Formats: sequence, structure tokens, C-alpha cells
Amino acid sequence: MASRTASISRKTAETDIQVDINLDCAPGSGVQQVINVSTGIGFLDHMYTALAKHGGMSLTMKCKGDLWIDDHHTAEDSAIALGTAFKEALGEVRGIKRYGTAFAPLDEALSRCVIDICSRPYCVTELGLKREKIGELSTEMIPHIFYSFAIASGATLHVDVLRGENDHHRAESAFKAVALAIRQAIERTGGNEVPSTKGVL
Ligand SMILES: [Mn+2]
Repeated sequence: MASRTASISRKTAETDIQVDINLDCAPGSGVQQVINVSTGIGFLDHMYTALAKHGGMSLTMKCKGDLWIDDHHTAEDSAIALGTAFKEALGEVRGIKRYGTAFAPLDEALSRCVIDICSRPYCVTELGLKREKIGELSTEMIPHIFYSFAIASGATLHVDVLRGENDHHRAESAFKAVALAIRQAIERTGGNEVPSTKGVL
């Protein structure tokens, strides 16, 4: 089977990002899962690490962004780079399940993600985050990260935090739900068919 990997470099006046991704590193795959994320924003590293871990991916991400301004460009551009790498690694949408649905709890928090890897980018989030920031990440950037990932990857993504009191828990359960949904959607069917009545995605 062809390996589903990609290496992306994305450089602008605001950020300089390198992403290396391998989509086939889930436990049991026989491939060592390696995750090393460094964006300069600790909580963002924590979220991308959780996304890769539970998504069954290896992920190396180095992002040098203009954090002296704020966290916006780093958070947004890293999500674009991740989505671009994900799309490239996946290649043509064939021989995969395409749809993924997952719930992830974290203590009192519970999130749901439904994804469709369909080349029709769309993103709807209801996260209900109350704090201004979690660590050095602005909570307003979390829906922006999901949106940016969806647009860059060509996925339709719905993420809802269904309950939870603690914003760290709410955010982390959301990323884990996304991870689990992705893992399901990119699972190989064993065939090579295009999972669409259109014949192309
Ligand atoms: Mn923006």
C-alpha cells in the first residue's frame, strides 16, 4: 500500500512552518508513532499533539510565528499547513471510509465531531468557550483553527462541545473528538473505490 505521508513548507512574512505527517501510524500498524510539535504556544502544541496521537498519525510541526504581535497568525497558519499536509498525504479520495463520527469525553466535558472528507470544505463549530485564553492560546482561535484546517484539507467538519465546565477540558475533548473522527474517516476500506455516487471527490 502506498504510504500516506507529506512534507509541507509554508513561509510568509508572519509565519515559517514545516509539517511532516504520516497518516498510518495507529497502534497495531507496525509503524512507530512519532509526534513532535513546536509552535511557541504551549496549549496549541498540546492540542495538535492530542490530534495526532488519537488520529493515529505521526506529526512533526515546527512553526516560527510572529508571537510578539499575538497568537493569531501562528494558530491560523499552523492549521492551514496541517490541513494542506493532511490533504496531500491522503491524496485522491479513494479506498477510504470518507465519513467519521466520534465522541470524546474528558472528565465532565464531552465533544462530538462529524467529518466528511469530500473536497467540499465547510466548518461549523459550537464550542461554548468562556475564557479569554487557555494558556497562551486565545479561545477565539480554536474555532478559527478548525475552520482553517477544514478549508485547507477540503473536509466538511462539525464540532460541538456538548457539555463541560472547564474550558481546558472542553477544548481538549473537542480536539480528541476531531482526531477520532479523522481516524475513522481515513481508515482504508481495502478497496480502491471512490466513496461517492458522483464517482469523484
Ligand atoms: Mn485569521
